[in-house]
Amino acid sequence: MQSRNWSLLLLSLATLAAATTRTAPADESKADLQRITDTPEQYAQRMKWFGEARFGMFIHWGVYSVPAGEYGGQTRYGEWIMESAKIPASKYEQYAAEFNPVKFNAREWVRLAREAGMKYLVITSKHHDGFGLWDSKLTDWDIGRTPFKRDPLKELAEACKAEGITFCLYHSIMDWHHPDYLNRRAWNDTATGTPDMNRYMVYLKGQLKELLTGYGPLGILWFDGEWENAWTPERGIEIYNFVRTLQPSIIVNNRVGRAPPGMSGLNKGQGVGDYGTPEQEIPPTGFGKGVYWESCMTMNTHWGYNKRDNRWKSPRQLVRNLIDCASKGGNYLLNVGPTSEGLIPDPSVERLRAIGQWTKPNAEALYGTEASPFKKLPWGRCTQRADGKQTTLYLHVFDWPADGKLLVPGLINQPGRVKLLVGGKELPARKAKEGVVIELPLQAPDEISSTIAMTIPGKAEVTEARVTPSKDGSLLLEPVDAELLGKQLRTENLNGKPDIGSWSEAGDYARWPITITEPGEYEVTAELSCEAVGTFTVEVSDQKLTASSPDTKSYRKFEVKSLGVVKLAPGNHALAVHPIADHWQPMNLRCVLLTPKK
Ligand code: FHN
Repeated sequence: MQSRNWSLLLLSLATLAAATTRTAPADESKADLQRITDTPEQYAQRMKWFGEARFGMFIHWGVYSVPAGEYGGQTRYGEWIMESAKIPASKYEQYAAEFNPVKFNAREWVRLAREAGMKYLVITSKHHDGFGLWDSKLTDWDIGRTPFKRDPLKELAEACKAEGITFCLYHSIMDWHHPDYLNRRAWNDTATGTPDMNRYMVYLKGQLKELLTGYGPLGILWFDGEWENAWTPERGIEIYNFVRTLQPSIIVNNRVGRAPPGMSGLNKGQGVGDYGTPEQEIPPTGFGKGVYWESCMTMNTHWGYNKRDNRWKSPRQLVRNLIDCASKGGNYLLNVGPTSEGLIPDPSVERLRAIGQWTKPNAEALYGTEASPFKKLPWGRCTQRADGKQTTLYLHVFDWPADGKLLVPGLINQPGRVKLLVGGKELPARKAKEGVVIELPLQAPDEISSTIAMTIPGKAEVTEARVTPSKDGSLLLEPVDAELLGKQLRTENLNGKPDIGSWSEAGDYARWPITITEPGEYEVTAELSCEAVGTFTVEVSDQKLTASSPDTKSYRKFEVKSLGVVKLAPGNHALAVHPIADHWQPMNLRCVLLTPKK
């Protein structure tokens, strides 16, 4: 399954940077290849509700819930069962006759989402198998072919309106069933004729028009399945313009565009969509104010219902994921995969109720907050809310200090009122050299995450987090501590570990403030990956090392390389890694290590 990468997110941001106002041509058939874009103010207004919502429900529901993960003696499948098991379309279509969700109750689903603290709901109108969850006039491969003669999308749209939840739709570009989708599967034995993507575009637009004109205002059109060669940036822009023309205020995710190749560099200007969509992961850091993104995740390990999948994330992990996203300025889109009877599995219901136990009393610390002013906090996360005169910092304490003293490192501001958000117990706080120290009760109020609200005058001011020596005298310089300067350089998450990447610009560089306590020589090593050898310098104090990256053949394959030795005096320094422009090749940097030479 296609994994998401950070250039996807950056592509949509690169496009948004070129914010000018254009309108789609009157005749959609002559859609020019310029994407409809907004002025920065229009974009901010359109994204406002999304940036405040922080938490949504994802629903993967379709005929794949009938086999519930099982086929041909295998039990590992989910919504990809048709593709993964290469089920002939003629056989797969038979599942429609068994899809009869008589226990489906839209209001119950939406109320469950609302009580969990979710503000929007994204459901699959059509997943990759092409099956429509509404009765489309353009095909009979939809809910009309099932014994269930109702319209679940209509019922959910009405329930969302009644419960004050924003209704949104997921729609797959890739379509394993439609005869005109270019990458036709060999097992699509019901397809006839020659695939024709221009005809498929007419079909895709026709179905989107049914959805965009038949179910009221939608919050988001969540595209997916854009990665095959059937799809192009031009088609992505055409669909984006088509959708925005029908519902100008709608938000479109970045998967309407064409996924860029790998992690190296960016096919600039081809990014489409309004926000980024990291999948099954949370970025190591945020992307700055006004940059919107949403991490989508399963609650167990499948998007579509798999009756044997009991690998459920704990309520603690789910709540902390939500807080982690919010602390980096992003949203959390948490998935449920209902059964063919129309029930959300009990373990999902239990977890959603448990999440609601946290979101309800801590709502002030979540919705409408901004990202943390701290690069990292050893005991948890932070969100904040500023009104111009003062700022409230919401300290989300995962690891309650045993000694009852919580250091907020690097905070320069004088603390005002400090209290437990739930219950309001006032807490003594004092300025210290390293930041602000808060005296806590010995028992954490909430074992998942306890919120402390601290008001400070004006805006949060935080000293630069310096990297200091470990007990063995070494200094580990990681992405989260780095200042990334330039146009594209970003923290990424290759193979589940943070790294610095998208280093396509030779003018971009990484810098770490460090503090040396022991004078002497330090060996400099780095953990790097690249697909072609490039050269760069490591500059610290008044010394400059010149080094080249090892060709590891893949950005995902890292190697440790010694870069040389520097001599450092005690005190504050800055270590920077600069590309050498005329010999530069993008690389990914996981860390730099300074090890004192004995
Ligand atoms: O292939 C799909 C997958 O089935 C699921 O819908 C996820 C959800 O974001 N998106 C694609 C994989 O990236």
